[in-house]
Formats: sequence, structure tokens, C-alpha cells
Amino acid sequence: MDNPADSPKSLTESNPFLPDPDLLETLHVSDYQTIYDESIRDPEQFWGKIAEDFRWSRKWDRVLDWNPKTYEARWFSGSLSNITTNMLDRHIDEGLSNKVALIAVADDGSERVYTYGRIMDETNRLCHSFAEMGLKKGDRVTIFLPPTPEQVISMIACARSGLVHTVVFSGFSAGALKSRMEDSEPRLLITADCAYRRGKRIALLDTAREAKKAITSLEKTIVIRRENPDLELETGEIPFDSLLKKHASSGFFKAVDCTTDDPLFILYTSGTTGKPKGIVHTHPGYMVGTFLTTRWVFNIHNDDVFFCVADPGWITGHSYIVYGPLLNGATVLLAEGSPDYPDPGRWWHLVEKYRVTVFYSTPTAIRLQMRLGKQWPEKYDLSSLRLLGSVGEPINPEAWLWFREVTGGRLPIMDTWWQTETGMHMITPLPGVPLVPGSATRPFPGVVADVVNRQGESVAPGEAGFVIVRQPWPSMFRTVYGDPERYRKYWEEIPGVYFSGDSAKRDHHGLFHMIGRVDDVIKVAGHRLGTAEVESALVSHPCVSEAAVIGKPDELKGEVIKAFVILRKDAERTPDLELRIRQHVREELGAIAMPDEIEITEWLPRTRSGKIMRRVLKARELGLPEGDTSTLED
Ligand code: 6R9
Repeated sequence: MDNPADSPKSLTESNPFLPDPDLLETLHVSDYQTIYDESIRDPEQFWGKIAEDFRWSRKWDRVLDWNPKTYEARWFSGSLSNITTNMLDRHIDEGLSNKVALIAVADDGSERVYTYGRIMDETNRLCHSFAEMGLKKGDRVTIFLPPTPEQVISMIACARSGLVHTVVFSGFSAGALKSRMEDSEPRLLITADCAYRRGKRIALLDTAREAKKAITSLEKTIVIRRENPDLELETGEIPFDSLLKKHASSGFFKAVDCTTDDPLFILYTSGTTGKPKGIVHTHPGYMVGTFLTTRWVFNIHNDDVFFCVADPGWITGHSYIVYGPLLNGATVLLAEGSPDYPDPGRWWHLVEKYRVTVFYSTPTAIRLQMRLGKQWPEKYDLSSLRLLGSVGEPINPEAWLWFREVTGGRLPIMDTWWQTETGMHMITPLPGVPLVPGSATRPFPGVVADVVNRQGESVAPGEAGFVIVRQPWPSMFRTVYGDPERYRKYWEEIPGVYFSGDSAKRDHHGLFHMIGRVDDVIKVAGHRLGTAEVESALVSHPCVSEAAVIGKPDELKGEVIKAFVILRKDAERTPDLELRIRQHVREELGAIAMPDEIEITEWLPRTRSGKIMRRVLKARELGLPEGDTSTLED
């Protein structure tokens, strides 16, 4: 389909989807433009007003203390707070103790239900255990768990104790877990004996044990025993259940006060170098940003049941399973497992069973459902749904339209563009605005985003450019852990503005149409990977001497990985060599990073200084013009 941004008569003029009249009556924000204009006239006043509604141990001196030289943004500077006070204490004091906070459905369909009161209770017990272990504010804790209540509670307990969690997606391999721990130097690791996927047991503890061998900072490991409650543990490993039992009557644990500089978490994400970067978020700004975006974008009210299909191991799960929804006092559905197990109706079944009102999914998942067929959603009663969301990669209009059609044909879809670094939605519709399939529409209030050229000037409508943000926003990342230089790079690419790494077009109505990354980041099924990471996994295979990786468009996953490798002279070329190399990447990084295709080659295009030109490989692969190749060596 042509990009609507290409034609002056855009879809907005011809055929936007207007909100349902019933929906309009329930909106928190009924007039986007007025609120947006107001928010931009004085962003500090705008965000300050939102922050007034939170509990603070000490209020801020300044809403924003911005240093344009170092790009350091200290939101709510001078304040003392803890995000969990606003997720738990506040709601419980307001009588929500018995309200369901979390419904967790495991791979086998078994369910566990947690009220706000129960989350508070288990969080407190865990906080007492952390204190007993001598953990102190600022210490790092690695959480390597499947999407389960224990994962959520571990995150919250760290936050409440002033500890810095670094959640590692449970699908990662020992190598990926190890490198993340080497960088963050945790004192504690929290893991489980196993995860489950499609009825299969995944030996998580073996992976964790393999990874932690070399981590000298690590003192203890807490293990959740899901399969065998009597599983024998090794020295330094403590069963989670024994800690909960031990502190059953230790009582309330007061949340540790945090300043604007105290990290809440580090989350590793891929960049252009081989080493993942530890994106650091802090309490007060992240709290205000995720609270408001959850509330306004998803139009959250007291009776909402919010289902986000991400894993809390990614930023989407941090912001829109754990922090944002619980700050809003909502009920969250957390699902382990896969969308097509035990059958392709799994998610629709969960929507029906738990009367889900807001369903936040990904383009790849929607396209997968399209492939599996309409008969699956049609089997279920989806009438509880009020609103849909999409995240992680550009959504093609066909998938957008299908998602809307199978859910009743009336629901608004919020195509939310944002990143690990931004912490919160940045470019996204609000439920009352006219929608155009495939467009993330406009910036969220308080966010000054634009599409620009290399000089930072806005490009003309219909022209592609870089997506940037001109002013700080509350839940922006504060630094790259241990690498402030890498943080500054985001602001130096085009001096003074935040450079996202994405390209987009704006149409004649100012709507954003996202295109994709302009750097060496690939999004495979919405998972963020760096070409360099995959390349270094490839060259660690004994048969591979050099490798280059590109993202190749794919109908289902958006992009898949294609790797070009040069073999070592002495490599034995067995028929299964490609497969073995692919398996090797899986072992090094995890299944999500496994290349779809390996092409063995004798030659890779390089600049005269020896850098591999992936751009040229990609152009050749796709049969596109190669662009400027003047730096290409002979
Ligand atoms: C939240 C998340 C960030 C990258 C981002 C962009 C892509 C995310 C998108 C989207 C088009 C959307 N992306 N949402 N592209 N439309 N609605 O995915 O964070 O894993 O850090 O990835 O994802 O390319 O730069 P993260």
C-alpha cells in the first residue's frame, strides 16, 4: 500500500476513522489540540500540575532542572518520593486493598489472582528479606524470571527498597544474561527453576547458573521453585517461598525515599555497537510520564482490565504492565506462554474470560492472528473490549484494519510510538482523535516531536526525515549506565535535540507515519536487536571468520535477520553448517536473535577504512539502488 504521506490528499481528508460517540463521553481528554497547545506553551506547568496528584515525601523545588550543556534533565528536582507509594500505599489507603491488581495466567492456563493488598503484603516481605541480606539503596538486582506475579513483585520490591532492578527477558541465553550482569554488577539475582512455553519446560535455573559463574559481584540468588517445591538448591541460593514465610509477620516496610537522581531501574537494549546499553530511569519523572500516558492513551478508568501482551522483561512491560497500570489502580492481565498455544484462540479466550477492556498488542502478533484466521476471534465474545493498542514496530494498514474488524469494527486503535529510552509513549493518538490506519498520529501532550533533516530543520510534508524530540519529557532516560558519553551521543547527532534513530514522514495534516530505524538497530517481531551484537555472536562460531547482518523486510515479523558470513580457511563445510551457525547464535544470544538466513560469501563490501557497509548489502539484497558508494573499497 502506498504511504498516505506521499499524496497531498491524505487519508485524513478522505477517510479518517472517527471516534464512537459512546467513547467520547468517557474520555479524560476530549480536545487533543487545546490540551496539546496548552502543554507546549508551558511544559513545566503542565507536568507540574499532573504531579500534584501524587504522594511525595518532599515536593520538588523545580519541575525541570535542565542542563542544555550536559543534556541532563532532572525532573522534579529537590523532591523525595518512591514510585511504589503511588502504586500501592495510596490505593490501599483509598480503599482499593481488595481490588484485583494482577491476574496472572500461566502457560498451562492456570491462574493466580493478586489484589493490591496481597501485592503490598508480598512486596513488604520481600523488602524485609532484601534489608536482611544487607542490600542498600542503589545496589543492583538482576531479575531473570518468566512473566509471573513473582517477576512483578520482585520489581516492585526492588523499587520500594531503593534497589535498582535490571530485568532480563527470560528468553535470553546464558551469554546475554552474563554480559548484562557483568555490566550492572548486581549483588542479587532473582530467578526460577523453570519457565514454560507451549507446554514445554525451559530450564531457567541452568541458564542462570551458567551465567552467574563469572559474576563476582553476586552474593546471593533467590530461586522461585515452580515445578518442584522441594528442589535442592546450591550454596548461595535461597528459595523465594522461604523468604515469604520467614517475613510473614514482619509487617509494613516503609518505601525508601528517592531523589530525582536515584535510579529506579536499568534496562538493557540494543544499540549500534555490540554491547547492549543499560538505559537508566529514575523514580519521579518515570512515574509521572507512565502514569499519564497509561491514563490518557488507554482512557483508563476504575473498572478497566488491561491486557498487554508484552513481557515485563521489555520496556513495554515495565511501563504498561507494571508501573503505568498499577499507578492508575487498574487491573492487569499478565500472560505467560504463546499466542497460539494450546490453540490459536488463546488471547481471544483470555479477553472473553477476563472481560478485558483494553488490549495492547504488537503488529507481528496481529499479523500472526491474521494468518491463523478470523474464525478464532469469531469464536469468542469480545464485547468487553473498548480500546486497542499497538506497539513495537510500524503497523501496516492491513493489520490495523483487520484488528479493528475482528474486534467489532468500532474500537479505536492507539498506535503508540516510543522507545526504551523514552520510557513512555511519545507519538500516539489519544482515543478521541480521528485515526488513520498505519499512523501514530501526533505527539502526546508535553512532547515536542518533529521530523527533521541533518541540520535539525523540519522537513516538508511527505518528505522523510529523522524523528527527534526538541524538549525534555518526564520519563526520559537519565543516562546509559556506566557510559555517560553514550548518553550524550543521543543529543549530539543533531545538536541540542534528542535523536531517536527512527525515520518518519509527516503528511499534510501533520500526522506522523513511522518508517523504521536509520541506524544498525533491527526490530524482529518487535524485539530490538543490534546488528553488531548478532555479528559478534556469529564470529564466535569456530567456522566463521567475518560476518555482516542486515534486517530484511518480512511479511509476518516486520523484519528478519539475514547474515552474510565469510568462513575460516580451515572450516569444514558440512551440509548442516548454516543450521549449526544459526543454532550457535541462538545459544549465544537467545532464540529471538537467530538469523533466518545465512549466506556464505567470499567477500563483504567495506569502506576503505575497513568498515563493513551493511547498507550496500541491504540494497543489493532488496534490489535497490546502492546509494553513495564512493567510500567503497575496490
Ligand atoms: C516500545 C519499544 C524502540 C523502536 C523505535 C521504533 C520501533 C516502537 C513503534 C515503532 C513504529 C510504532 N517502534 N513502536 N515503530 N511504530 N508504534 O518498542 O521500545 O524496544 O526500545 O524499540 O521500536 O523503531 O525506535 P524499544
